[in-house]
Amino acid sequence: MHHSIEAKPYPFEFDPGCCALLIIDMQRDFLEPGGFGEMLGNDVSQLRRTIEPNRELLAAWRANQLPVIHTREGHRADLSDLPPSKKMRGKGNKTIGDDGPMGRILVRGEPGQDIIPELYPVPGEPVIDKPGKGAFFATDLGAILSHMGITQLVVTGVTTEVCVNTTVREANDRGFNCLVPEDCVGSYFPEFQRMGLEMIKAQGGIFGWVTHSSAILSKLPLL
Ligand code: TIU
Repeated sequence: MHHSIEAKPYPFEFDPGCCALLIIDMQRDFLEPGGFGEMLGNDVSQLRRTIEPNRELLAAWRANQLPVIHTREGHRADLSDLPPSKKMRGKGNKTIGDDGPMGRILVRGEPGQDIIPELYPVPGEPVIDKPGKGAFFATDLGAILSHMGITQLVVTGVTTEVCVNTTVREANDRGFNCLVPEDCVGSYFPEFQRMGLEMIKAQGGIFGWVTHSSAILSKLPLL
């Protein structure tokens, strides 16, 4: 059964039987001091307003037994999947793989690379470790979604213009319909937050739809 969710540029036809919640990179490395986000010169407090709306949406999603997938940006401990170009970027005195207060920066298995406790995955929720910004690049996300019969994605997380936008674009090219709740995505830069969302919904929904989590929550629990 379809449920029409109020969205821009026009209502999103939510089909709970084939829609997954995809939570992008809600990691300590992006949301807490001492991690990758701060290493790049950002004020991590900018992103923390996304935690509570994500927590509420995740709770409602789980209560309705709908599928959830989490992603984490990060690299192998030996950094063999780290492009030299990405290691060099930023020109700061710290780089990916260096020691920080939450362990080695953006390295899999380190405390900083893990998901924040407020949104921690539960058993049965796939966690996709990705080396890039897009969640489809060099991961098994596409195969997992195909096996699950998923054709729609509600995409949340950080940051709006980087990993969320890249993933929505990748998903759009692969035939997925993507809905982005604006209060559940965040940027270190207010103007990028606004334009990142504009870019998704412009031109008749060139990459997808934008809504508010309240519009999704109004359809849950499912009738
Ligand atoms: N720097 C920045 O805004 N974002 C990232 O590097 N990764 C994600 O967005 N996850």
